Amino acid sequence: NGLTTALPAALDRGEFFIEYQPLVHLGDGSVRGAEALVRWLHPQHGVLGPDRFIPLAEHTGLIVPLGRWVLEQSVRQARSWQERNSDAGPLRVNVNLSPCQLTHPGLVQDTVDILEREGLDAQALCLEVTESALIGADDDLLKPLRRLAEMGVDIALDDFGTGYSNLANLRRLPVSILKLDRSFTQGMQQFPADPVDLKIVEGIVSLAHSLDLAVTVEGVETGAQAEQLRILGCDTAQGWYYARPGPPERLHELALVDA
Ligand code: G
Ligand code: G
Ligand code: MN
Ligand code: NA
Repeated sequence: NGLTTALPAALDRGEFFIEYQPLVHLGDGSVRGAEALVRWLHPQHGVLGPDRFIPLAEHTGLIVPLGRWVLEQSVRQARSWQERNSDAGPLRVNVNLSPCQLTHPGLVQDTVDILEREGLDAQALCLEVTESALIGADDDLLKPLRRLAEMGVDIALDDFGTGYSNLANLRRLPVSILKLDRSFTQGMQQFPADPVDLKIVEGIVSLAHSLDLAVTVEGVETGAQAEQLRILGCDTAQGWYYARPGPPERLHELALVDA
């Protein structure tokens, strides 16, 4: 595969870049931070989304240096948002982790080093791990996440609700945020929403809050969805209704409008 062989040089040549999609507080509509989403500006194929190359990077092991680069850029960006935006409250950044990064022994030390070098508080960083990556996770896998959580880094369970995990298992995971999968938000498209979808989301939110977990919803495309999800008690939202993923400067503008 041509993309696979081009990947390592692409990292050296600086062909990757990051877009940021805002995370919005459902209670007051303020921008609280953003999720970092990596893209590849390929010299022949143009902009490629993560679905096109993350699986290849995972397969070849390039995900470890690529993931470290994404983390470093995102942490630097969050630091720069904070410097320029001190009145609006600290903007936070969410970074996705692949399962192979979780098992890589350097994860905790790399994260500590990057936060320290860039001068960002651990509290301003959230690492997103998919529910499926943690299904059946043993203590060896959870240990680095526990250490990061103890340092103050938030761990979010991404794509929650798609992985058929044992809900009782949640107690054992060092997770502080559930990111409800986009498929639940799709059930809120009409107003009033599908009553069964409402019950499911209501149940998840109540379980999450009883375990002291915050709930973030993905894929919010309309004001009606946002309103339903706010009424259901979801805490934070992300989606095209607020903003598509975009350049980092735009987040700063969006946050300032609310400040
Ligand atoms: O940007 P887009 O909506 O196409 O993102 C698709 C998926 O790619 C996201 O759900 C996210 O989990 C994944 N992704 C985006 N950026 C990164 C990254 O830096 N590392 C990893 N491992 N996955 C990412
Ligand atoms: O990590 P994760 O897979 O959750 O990344 C979010 C993905 O969802 C990105 O690929 C992003 O482009 C996509 N996305 C973000 N907001 C919306 C939305 O409102 N609707 C839809 N359909 N997709 C979205
Ligand atoms: Mn994510
Ligand atoms: Na997701």
